[in-house]
Amino acid sequence: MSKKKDELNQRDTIDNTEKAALRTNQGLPVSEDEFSLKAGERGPTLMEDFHFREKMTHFDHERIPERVVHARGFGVHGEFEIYESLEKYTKADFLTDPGKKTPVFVRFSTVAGNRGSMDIPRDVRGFATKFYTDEGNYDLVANNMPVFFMQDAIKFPDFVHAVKPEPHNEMPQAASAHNTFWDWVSVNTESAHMVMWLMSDRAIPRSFSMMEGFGVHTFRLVNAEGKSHFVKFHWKPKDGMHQVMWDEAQMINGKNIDFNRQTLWENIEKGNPAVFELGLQVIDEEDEFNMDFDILDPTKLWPEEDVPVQIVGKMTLNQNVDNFFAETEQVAFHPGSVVPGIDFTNDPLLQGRLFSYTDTQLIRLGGPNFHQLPINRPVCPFANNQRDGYNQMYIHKGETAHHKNHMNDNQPEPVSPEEGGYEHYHEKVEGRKVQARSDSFKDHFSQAKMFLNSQSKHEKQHIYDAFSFELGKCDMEIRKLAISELLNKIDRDLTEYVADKVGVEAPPEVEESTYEKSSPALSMENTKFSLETRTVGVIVMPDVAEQTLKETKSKLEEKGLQVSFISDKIYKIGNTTLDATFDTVHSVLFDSMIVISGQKPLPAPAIENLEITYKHKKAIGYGIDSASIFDVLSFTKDDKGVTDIEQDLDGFLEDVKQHRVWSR
Ligand code: HDD
Repeated sequence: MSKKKDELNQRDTIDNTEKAALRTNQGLPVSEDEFSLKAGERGPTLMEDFHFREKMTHFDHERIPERVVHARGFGVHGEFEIYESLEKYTKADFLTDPGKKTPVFVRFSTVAGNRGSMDIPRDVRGFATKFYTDEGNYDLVANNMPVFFMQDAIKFPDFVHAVKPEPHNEMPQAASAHNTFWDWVSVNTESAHMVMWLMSDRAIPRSFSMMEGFGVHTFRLVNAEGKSHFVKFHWKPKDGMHQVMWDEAQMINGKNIDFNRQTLWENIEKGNPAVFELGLQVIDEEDEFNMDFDILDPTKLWPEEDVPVQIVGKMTLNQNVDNFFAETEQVAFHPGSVVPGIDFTNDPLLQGRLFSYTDTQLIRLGGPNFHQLPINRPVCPFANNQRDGYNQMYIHKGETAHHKNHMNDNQPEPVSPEEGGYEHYHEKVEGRKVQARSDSFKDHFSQAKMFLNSQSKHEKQHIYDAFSFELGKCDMEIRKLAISELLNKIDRDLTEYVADKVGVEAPPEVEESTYEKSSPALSMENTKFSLETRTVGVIVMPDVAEQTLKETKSKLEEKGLQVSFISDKIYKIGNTTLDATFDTVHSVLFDSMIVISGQKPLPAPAIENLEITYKHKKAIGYGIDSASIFDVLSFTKDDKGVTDIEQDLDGFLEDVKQHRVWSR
């Protein structure tokens, strides 16, 4: 258990599993909680019923505003440790002591949807980490994409208004496939690179543990000598990066709106932590101008082949919350929460974020003391002269709340940088006050093209299809706008494909970017593959022998697969009770399917599940006596990714591990 979780357990939990009298908020034991106090059994309720009033008032005030973006999220606790001291780059204590385990809390999120929206829309995923370090909280408020929609924070409210449901009718929910979004990105073309990411498979991750995280901005690391390096932060998932198919995502959202959060929750409950390695791309200050773009521009990434990612530490997310509201909903992140040794750059997007996050918590969490909420409180000692405010949770003792003071020996007092006091990096800055942007930010299309250049064949096709889907949902005028102002500036082939799909003439002029570079690291195909946490739905017919079931299960579990037996109803085979029915689950919720059919003909839902598994290019296995299933299926046992598990279990497992049988 992490130090933070320990502290929460000791100081802040009420164990409602213990036997206890029901009491009012004032501590009074309650004798009746079903009937309000009335004048006569059929008479009116009396004002005097304080228990009724208190219970109802509290209920009436239970909701707080959801986050203006990233409203739907899911939080987990864990720990972070560094492999080797990074003292050559930074003096941050948690990055220089390899033995140290720093507690963390991570909140994964989607961006556009409301709190009750589905888990797999096409969207960016938030990946915010709070490190509870001994020098205070450090928040790495990241996304699963390394660039952003705009270069200057002043455009953020406009962008969010455009991507959120439209203001006149609040539609569509959790989707960018609508007029206002495509209008905005078409006329604000600095978004081009990020739009490519959003249209790619990165926007529909299979699981929170199968996606990367990126700090996006260029930050600074500053060492004890005061030397600064530019840095980009990365999270690399141990399970590799994997997606779901777009039509699969739409089905999953219908079958299980909580798919991503449930997968994470259940894996953690089963003892399968989500593990990410921390990676750094580091550039010397002297090399600031050596790229063909401005490193302060948050719409640009540093190709990993040019600036390799150094893997420096590991985060293990291994504990679920005890209470969603108290922890996940009330956690408050802020990119401005830094520790000595980590500093900002003049990226104009980052600079604006430094204002927005505290500001939003003031309305969301109801006042200036949100940092005192248990989940937000640092684990290190803290004292200052800030006082009062709504929901002050501490009783500050002593006569003084001012600095400097004589009365209290000047306590609490600032400490020098040598003693751990934060010192802003002494960057030399000079300039005129202007509302302008450097010319070095003007190239909007090269890296959008690089992203496309870097994709495998099927990834590229998914991008083409995603544009066709999204623009197909827009009015004709917006389709034309996006095709001429955005797509045509990136890639002609993409432009022609999408134009044809959505019934628009491709613009006569070929204006595509001629940028030829590609970066293999941008393709998810060049990623790790692992069997851990993978799932298999095993379709079972009633005449299957129990021994067959048991053997199949143990063989698969031995390899790390999570097995569910599915049939048309729940029944027992010997002592084995099946897990689910076709009414409650579907192949889209599994990574692979197996049929152990026996002699009975396959029922219609089983056929449908197998056909869809095939369509989604997932591994299909068949077991004892199942060869006859192919009489009723549109594919054969000789098709790619269809395996007799009695003969070639390893072949089946390899297909599951590869995530999809792309050659099918
Ligand atoms: Fe933001 C939330 C990530 C740009 C303003 N942002 C929020 C969260 C994440 C990010 C992960 C959810 C935190 C949580 O789980 O509580 N945001 C990013 C990244 C950005 C970015 C990676 C670009 C690099 N954000 C950005 C800009 C602004 C904001 C430019 C405004 C100037 N973001 C907010 C916010 C939110 C937020 C309105 C909503 C809830 C919250 O802060 O606590 O302040």
